[in-house]
Amino acid sequence: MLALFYIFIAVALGVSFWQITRVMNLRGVIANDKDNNTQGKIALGFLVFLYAMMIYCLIALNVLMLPESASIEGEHDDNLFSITFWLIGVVQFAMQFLIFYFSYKYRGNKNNKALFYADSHKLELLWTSIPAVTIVILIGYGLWAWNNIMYVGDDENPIVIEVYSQQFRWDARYAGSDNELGLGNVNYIKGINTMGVDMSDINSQDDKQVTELHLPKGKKILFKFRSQDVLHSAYMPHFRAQMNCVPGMVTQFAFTPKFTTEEMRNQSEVIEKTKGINKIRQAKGEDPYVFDYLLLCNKICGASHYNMQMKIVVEDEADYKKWLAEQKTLAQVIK
Ligand SMILES: [Cu+2]
Repeated sequence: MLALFYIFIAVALGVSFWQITRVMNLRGVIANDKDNNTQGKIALGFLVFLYAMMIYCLIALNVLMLPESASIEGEHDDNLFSITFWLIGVVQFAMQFLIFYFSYKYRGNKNNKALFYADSHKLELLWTSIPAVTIVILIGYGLWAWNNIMYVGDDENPIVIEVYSQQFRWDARYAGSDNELGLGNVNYIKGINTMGVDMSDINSQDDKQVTELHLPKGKKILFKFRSQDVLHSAYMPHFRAQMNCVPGMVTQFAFTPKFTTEEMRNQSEVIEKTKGINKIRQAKGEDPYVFDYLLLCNKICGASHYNMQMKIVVEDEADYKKWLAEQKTLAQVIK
């Protein structure tokens, strides 16, 4: 595959070099009406090709899009995406038409004379102010959505969970009954204390270290991120959330899960996607896939980066409480 890529680059370089030498030989040659006619029609043909490709990609590649946001806060990300997508889509659809149609309509002709047109203040004002206002509105909404997922009000009383990254795995720590995480630092890493929790801190005693995230539906969760070695990025695509994990500092985001894993599995969109994936897997003789929420690493952090993931289970509050009660506290595990 790589060899094919190198051959492609070599051919592309060769063609560009050949074209450059051809252009240099054209000095002094002026296009006639017949050339302009042909080029104008090619431009029009290219417009049709461009539209066909655009429509094809919109329909055929739609299957690669994520299902509906599984967090309440993530709905705003989807809104922002849709607004921006359709805005750019409609504007560029119209602009492509204007660019290629006018290239065709005003193609070179011996009898045509150019019109001298200095400027129009009205037009300048329009094409400056409309994009400016649009961008201010979009950025305003974006900032609001950012604050909505980044900060939690004191009255919201979120469940605090620490997510700890290292080459190449994730660990998580629940804050326990006091909902207060004990201090952590790489200097405390020793034996089974793989997250470097300071066990002399009273808040650490009831913390619970786990290798799978369980979240209750409808409750606000505040995630705190740390990294042991290099930059990682905690990416939870179904909840529309991602944050860098930076060695030496604590980063965060918060969201409220909207659907349990089971509810998500039963959504028609997810059922369709699962069917598609399993068709490919079956052809390859692989085990069938079942939908699960995932935490992935979205920073290329080393050789096994691709395999850095953790399962996330969203369930009803009763099931969540039952699962959490079964987990041992750090005081029980680290003697
Ligand atoms: Cu990583």
